[in-house]
Amino acid sequence: MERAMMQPSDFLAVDELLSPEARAIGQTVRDYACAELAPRISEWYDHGGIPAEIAPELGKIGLLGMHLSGYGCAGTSATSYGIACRELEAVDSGLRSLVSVQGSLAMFAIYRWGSEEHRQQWLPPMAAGEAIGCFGLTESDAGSDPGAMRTSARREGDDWVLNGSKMWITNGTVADIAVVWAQTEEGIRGFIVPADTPGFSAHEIKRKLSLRASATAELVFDDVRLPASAVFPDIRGLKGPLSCLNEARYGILWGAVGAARSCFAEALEYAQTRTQFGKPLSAFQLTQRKLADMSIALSNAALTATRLGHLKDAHRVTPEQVSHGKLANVRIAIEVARTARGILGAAGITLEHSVMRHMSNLESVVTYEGTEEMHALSIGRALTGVSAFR
Ligand code: TGC
Ligand code: FAD
Repeated sequence: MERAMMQPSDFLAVDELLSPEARAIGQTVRDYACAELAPRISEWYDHGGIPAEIAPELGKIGLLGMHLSGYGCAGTSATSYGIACRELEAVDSGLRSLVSVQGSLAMFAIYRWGSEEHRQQWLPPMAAGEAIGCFGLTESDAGSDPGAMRTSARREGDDWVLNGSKMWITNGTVADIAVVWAQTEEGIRGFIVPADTPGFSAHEIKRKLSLRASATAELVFDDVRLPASAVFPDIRGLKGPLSCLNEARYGILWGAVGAARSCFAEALEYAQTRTQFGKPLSAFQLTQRKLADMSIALSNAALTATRLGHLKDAHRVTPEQVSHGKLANVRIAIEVARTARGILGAAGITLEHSVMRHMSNLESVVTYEGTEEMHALSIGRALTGVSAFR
């Protein structure tokens, strides 16, 4: 290949491994994100939130629950869904979070574990972005160890009565429904809670220094009375929520490639235009070493995501392989973002550039959907057969 034809952000031409469908979807989402989202993101980030009105826009281009089939969902491959996550997170992790929580957590939970009535009622408006969902698993005292949750649901006649609270819930304040996991006499069960149910409230978590273009909330359930039909019929135990996390973690491992790519591209451009000591920064050997390391890391992350996409499309991906991808790619993205921030010098700390915004977002991304330690322990268990979580 001629040097001039090389794509700096895809040095190994990894995208050539994608199907024409995945590439076309990637281009569509990229065009939309660059035209409609990128120009507004720093204002949303500065302000601390994201307008709920963008959900119908995302629905219109088929991004919500896009890897699910039927019920108004686009039914794309898992790889195409991953590419869409990559292009959204290239703008901001908060945008990918909105789409992840809607499609991979709330909608997937209903799709996989809900009754046919749940699916008919909720999936079409959620796919269109007319109804927003959130997913309540974490509590203030039960994060990495969700089995320690205290939120409970007890039967009263045919009804269920829900009490407790959930913490750090993405989309919580803008959601029309919450998928909530609670302790019952039969183990952990999942419930659909419409946000207008008496006793339910959502409280915005303010003063965040990360993932600012995203609504994060505490959900409170104070004697929330739900009909018998609100419960997911056939799933009991942690397997229910953990199966949904696999879906969202998969989207994140692609999203991290997008955040890393944006940081790398911005650093490369800045290094070529900023002059010090009479030369562009890119002409210094120390800068070239940083650019080479970032490029190698980015290609590794892209290869990991593409391989896991193909495994998922073949229904062969395991939760431990998803853990591998989430840990490896978010770690790479953080390192790339930090190096990029350094190359931009003082300019890198402002919202005029994206690097520090990505860097600080990635501190949430490495924590949510299982911390680095949880994924390392999951890989360790698969390698050794020994569980070291407790
Ligand atoms: P353990 O005994 O290992 O498992 C209990 C049951 O669950 C099954 N299971 C899974 N099933 C599907 N997928 C997985 N990944 C699974 N992992 C486990 C397991 O087979 C078992 O089933 P069964 O039938 O035998 O009962 O459970 P444990 O209590 O030891 O916990 C394991 C551990 C630590 C890995 C798990 O608790 C964990 O993943 N912790 C991290 C919690 C987490 O990731 N929370 C995320 C909350 S949601 C979120 O952060 C959204 S952010 C979204 C955004 O804005 O983008
Ligand atoms: P803890 O579990 O208290 O962990 C603190 C530290 O201790 C971590 O470094 C952890 O790795 C380490 N640690 C814990 N146990 C071990 C161990 N056994 N061995 C070694 N180290 C260990 N949750 C939802 O349910 N829905 C959402 O929509 C959602 N959105 C979120 C959005 C944002 C912006 C953030 C920041 C979080 C969100 N979360 C959500 C919560 C997220 O999933 C939790 O923060 C995460 O699971 C970690 O839990 P924790 O914060 O309580 O940390």
